[in-house]
Amino acid sequence: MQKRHLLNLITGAALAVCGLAHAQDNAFKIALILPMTGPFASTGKQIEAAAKLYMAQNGDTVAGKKVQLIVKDDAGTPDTTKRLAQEMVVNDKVNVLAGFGLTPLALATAPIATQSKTPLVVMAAATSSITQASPFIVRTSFTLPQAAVGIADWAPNNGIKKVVSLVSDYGPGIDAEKYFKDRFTFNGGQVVETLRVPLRNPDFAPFLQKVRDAKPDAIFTFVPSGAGAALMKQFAERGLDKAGIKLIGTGDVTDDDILNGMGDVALGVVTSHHYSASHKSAVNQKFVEAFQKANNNLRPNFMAVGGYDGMRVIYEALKATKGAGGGEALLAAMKGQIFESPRGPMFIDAQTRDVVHNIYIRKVEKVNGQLYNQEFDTIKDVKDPGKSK
Ligand code: VNL
Repeated sequence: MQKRHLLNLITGAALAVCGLAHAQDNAFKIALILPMTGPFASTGKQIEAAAKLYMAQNGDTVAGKKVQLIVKDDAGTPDTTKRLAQEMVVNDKVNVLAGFGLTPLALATAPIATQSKTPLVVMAAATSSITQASPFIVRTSFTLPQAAVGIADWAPNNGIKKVVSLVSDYGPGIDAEKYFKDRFTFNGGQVVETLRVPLRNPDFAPFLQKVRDAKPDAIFTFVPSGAGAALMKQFAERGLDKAGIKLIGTGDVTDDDILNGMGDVALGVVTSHHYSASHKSAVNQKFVEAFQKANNNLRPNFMAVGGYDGMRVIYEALKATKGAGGGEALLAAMKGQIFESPRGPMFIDAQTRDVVHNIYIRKVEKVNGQLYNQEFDTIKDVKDPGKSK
């Protein structure tokens, strides 16, 4: 009896261990590392909400695996992003790294993806060179060269010949400045001054004063998601609009997350970007409605769409590899995916692992009492111009 009892115990314990191992085998873990606090918390909030919406709509069992989303806050600090990624790769054995709210956060973590052969899905950061930092990086956000070239083509045909550019002084800003200037100049325009403002705690006032003094037709700007409201406010306070200076830029400045709170100063602002919450398609309408319903009426912005599409790319790779794929197989299954996103048609270029999508020219207008970026022109299937050189 004694012996048998012991045997039972041992068998039970072994099974429990097996069960545990099985439970682990059966889990598919996605590390979602985002700035959930600090000045870029809106990006984290938007992406987390979108990832959760995608899972709610598509279930958490995929190819026999139980998908687990592990959300971590890096507060927008690169060292923290990297440390969290390392911990989750080593301790939690995550299958995919995802999120990356800003360029420095993605660049800091790229070596972890390479060393551990873990696919890293960039859902927000948008400096062109990011995908070159690791062969395991796939991007579902956008690139600044993609966005900047559209407005550089539109402006000179619409009375804007002389521009001062004003960008955040880091990767995406420098991309925006360069690709806008090259194209605008090629189109016969003139960039008379290039100004760069610090990424952290920017005070736009002295820069806007310089713009006023230079008397350009327009200011071209890139500021990261969340910073547009402060720029717009100071633009109005300094009387630049009254002085007849227009504001153009990539769509980050009229971000859907904050656009409605900007007031009438934003009316008429023309930008180029890959996503507007008012994009006219059945897929987008469904997305916006579901997102708002699940998030207290919060309007999804381009960050949310990067997160939503990133989850789709991960889910489809898991399906294609029938739940049996390691990092390399998953990565291979992410490359070349093509589908209809809320932004419009989109695909992941297998060569560059970067996103190819339409860029829309949009103007801020009031629709049913709310401000929206209303798309009025489309440049189809834009590849990252940063990669063609
Ligand atoms: C970046 C690019 C960040 C565009 C943004 O918002 C943005 C980046 C936080 O690559 O850091 O709108």
